[in-house]
Amino acid sequence: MALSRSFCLGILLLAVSRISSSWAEEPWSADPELVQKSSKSNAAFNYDESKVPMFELPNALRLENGQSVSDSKQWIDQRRPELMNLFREHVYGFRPDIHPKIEIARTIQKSIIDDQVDAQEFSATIHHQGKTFQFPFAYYRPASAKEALPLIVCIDNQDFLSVEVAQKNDRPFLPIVQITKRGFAVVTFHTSNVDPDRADGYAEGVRSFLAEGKPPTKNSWGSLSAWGWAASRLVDHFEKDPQIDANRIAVVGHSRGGKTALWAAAEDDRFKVAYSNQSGCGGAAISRRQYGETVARITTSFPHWFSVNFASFGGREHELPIDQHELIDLIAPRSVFVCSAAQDLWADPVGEYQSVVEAGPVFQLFGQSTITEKTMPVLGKTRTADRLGYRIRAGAHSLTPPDWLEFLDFASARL
Ligand code: GTR
Repeated sequence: MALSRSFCLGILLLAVSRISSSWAEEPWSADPELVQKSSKSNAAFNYDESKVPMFELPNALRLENGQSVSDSKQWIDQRRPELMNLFREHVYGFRPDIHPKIEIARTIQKSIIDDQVDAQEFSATIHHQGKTFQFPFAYYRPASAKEALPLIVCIDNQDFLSVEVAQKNDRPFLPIVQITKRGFAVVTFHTSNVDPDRADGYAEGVRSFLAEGKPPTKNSWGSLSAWGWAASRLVDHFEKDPQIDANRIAVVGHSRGGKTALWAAAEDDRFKVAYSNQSGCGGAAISRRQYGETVARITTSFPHWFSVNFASFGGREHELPIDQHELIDLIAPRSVFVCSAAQDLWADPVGEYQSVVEAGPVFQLFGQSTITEKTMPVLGKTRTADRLGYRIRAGAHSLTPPDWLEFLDFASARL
């Protein structure tokens, strides 16, 4: 299946046509000047499409016993559990089989920004073996809404949008006024408050707390999975809230938060939509392409994000028993929106798009149409097919209000 050669050739031809024409509606390809600049300034990494290695992607529809998956039931009963375990073992790690009592207490309640948004802050207290671990989260909903609303769980890898900060209404990463105006409630927490986002932060985080201080084993969960676990614990709380429609919950994240959002939705099917913004390596991008950030690099810079095992695939990505298109498959038949940025070559936009296309056959088992075009979409034009969406926009690595609005369009139509 899934051959890289045809994909790469398509991209190369586009790069050539880009040089000879400036037709505004042509499919996106990386700006040759940016490619050259990135290759020079970051010479240890590949930014040249022609140097992407040849590879064959693992077939999501082939069972470990060699048989082919022929329908959605076989996918759900047999193949999906196999793939989940492969991703747990080799990429994100196994979560502990512990279901601690979690107490939620409201600490702040206010109406903010001209009485438009009802803002609340909570603290979650996790009880385990006579000890407690706490993290704060904040919840925003349109003040005028009386009905049960769809909920967005935002995994915030940059900061905690406390009520105090939200009152200033100047944080474009999470523009709660725009989001709540569209009829969504939002709950958010800061990743580092759950599991510190540092290679040496293990002892202070929830993973160590639940392991009673014991060090991680080779396949135990990394921080990405711990952050996703926290997102699910917030769903435990809000799915019982009559002001929330438990069938309309989405998970959103940018960059490392985008990797987390995809994995959170794989682990928990109560997330009906997942939005990965520029998640790149270990997120939406195909690892075998080794374009921009690589497995070796990410597991060196951020060893705490993944299971220890993932690092062993640095430089031998072709031996991974999975690739990232199958992470998207694990969310089928729910919805996935993947976005890239034209200047964010580090996150490999082509590899992110390729994942969405190559995820298709599993979604097709559920009778859905999928994105099949091998060429990238036009810059700024969202491409969708049923439950899958992809967009590349101008600009750099960031999550911005226009990104949110595009996502809200996608999510509104699918939730
Ligand atoms: C980068 C990292 C990426 C991406 C990003 C982020 O340094 O290499 O994988 O996740 O951080 O989270 O902003």
